[in-house]
Amino acid sequence: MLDFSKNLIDDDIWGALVALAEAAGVRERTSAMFAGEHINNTEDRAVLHTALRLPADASLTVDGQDVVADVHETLGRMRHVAEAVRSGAWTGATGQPIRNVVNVGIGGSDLGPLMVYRALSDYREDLTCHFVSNVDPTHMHETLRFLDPAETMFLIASKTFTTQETMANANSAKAWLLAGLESAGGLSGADLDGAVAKHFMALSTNAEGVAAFGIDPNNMFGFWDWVGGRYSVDSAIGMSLMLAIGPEEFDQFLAGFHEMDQHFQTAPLAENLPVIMGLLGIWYRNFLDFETHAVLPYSQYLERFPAYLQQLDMESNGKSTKLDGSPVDHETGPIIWGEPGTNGQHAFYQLIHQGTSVVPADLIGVVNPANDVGGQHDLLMANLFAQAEALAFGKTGEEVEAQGISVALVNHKTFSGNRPTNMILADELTPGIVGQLIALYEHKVFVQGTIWGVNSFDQWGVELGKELARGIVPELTSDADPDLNHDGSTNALINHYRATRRR
Ligand code: G6Q
Repeated sequence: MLDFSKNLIDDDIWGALVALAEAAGVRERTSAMFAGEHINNTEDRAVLHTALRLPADASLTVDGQDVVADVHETLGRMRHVAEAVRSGAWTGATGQPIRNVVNVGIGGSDLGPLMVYRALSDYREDLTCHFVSNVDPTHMHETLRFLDPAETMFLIASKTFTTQETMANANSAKAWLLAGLESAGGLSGADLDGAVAKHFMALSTNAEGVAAFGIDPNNMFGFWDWVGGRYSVDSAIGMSLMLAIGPEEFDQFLAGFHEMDQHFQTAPLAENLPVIMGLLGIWYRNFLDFETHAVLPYSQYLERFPAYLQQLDMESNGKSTKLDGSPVDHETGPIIWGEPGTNGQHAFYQLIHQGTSVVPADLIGVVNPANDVGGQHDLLMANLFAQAEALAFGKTGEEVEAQGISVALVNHKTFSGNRPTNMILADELTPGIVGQLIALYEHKVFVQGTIWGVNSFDQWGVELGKELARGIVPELTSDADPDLNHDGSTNALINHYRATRRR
């Protein structure tokens, strides 16, 4: 349920915004996306994450590929392996069942599975999943410190299987596994050589890279170039989730996405949840000049949802170039930020209530909690409703004075109100609802990208830093002092690092 009654719009503005969606061709571009047209023009690709959640009896052939058959063939293989691991039939190299799963991936190959794993942790059973993304070796070290190699499975999640951070972490995971199985597990020779096949899976589109790493092709679960990284949690990249919650619940997760996909395709624009949220965001960003947008879940299970949306939204619509290559002449994606609500109340809500910036926010609540200790859920929900009320209606100086507050403090205790929020209430945090929620935001981002005229499915802005880092690596690792040709600031930083590090 989306309540958008606390927004700064009236009927005229709303009518004009809906007309804008029509004029910008939201409907036409939606049809083009679902049909598999190459709307990702800078990479000449279809954009078909929606095909990942089509039911098995649907049909869609794109660029000569029977997409639905391929998706369900992979899902079937994933299901088979997930059941074997979950039941204990799949054992590691020393014969022990798998108890810990470590997803090694970054960006779209990390944020989605991690966020959903947290969101659905009430659904998980014996397996524990861990997520290592950062190339900082501390991340892997702290994750593996208390794990037993004999009962640990690594999922190397990388669409390209070339990502520097993920490959570095995958290699250190392999070294840790083999060293541990050799020393504590007593394995050697062929048993040790065969261990990678029992403890590693790959979630990737790059079969050659996976084989070169030494992962058994039978343990590789593929997807396709028409699935963008940040849109891939419902592909094989979700394997950790399937292992944690089981194939049936994973099916429900996909069904939730599909339900929202259908709503998005068929509901009239003015009653279409992703369209409504997209248009409100356009109103605030382009017409009222609000620069940021907060996502504030009142659910601890959704603690990583803001971080997930940061990537989904900012990597998709943080662009200054239009589809045709010309520069935009209007603002595009807002800065997305947020934290679980009640924690935020005791931290940054001061600025949201009384700061000089207006921060439109999505407040997300769950009506029926998975667990309710001591009636605390009503307390949580009271805070949720109170914040939205306070932000919208504020408190006037007269109201403050009427409470007998000294004149000197009246302005300090006055709240302007008119600070807009959306309220999203989910009946329960089930796999299906989480799927719906993700698809809601995927399509919101799509609507906005369409109106702004940008390609929401490329991410050229992440390339320059990667390219420069590749050049700097040898300048840090070389024994001899390198000949540095950066700007003066960067040269000085590299020299400082080389001179002060202790090795
Ligand atoms: C997402 C981006 C990016 C990507 C990572 C990991 O849309 O493309 O976040 O997911 O760079 O890439 P790999 O999965 O190829 O390792």
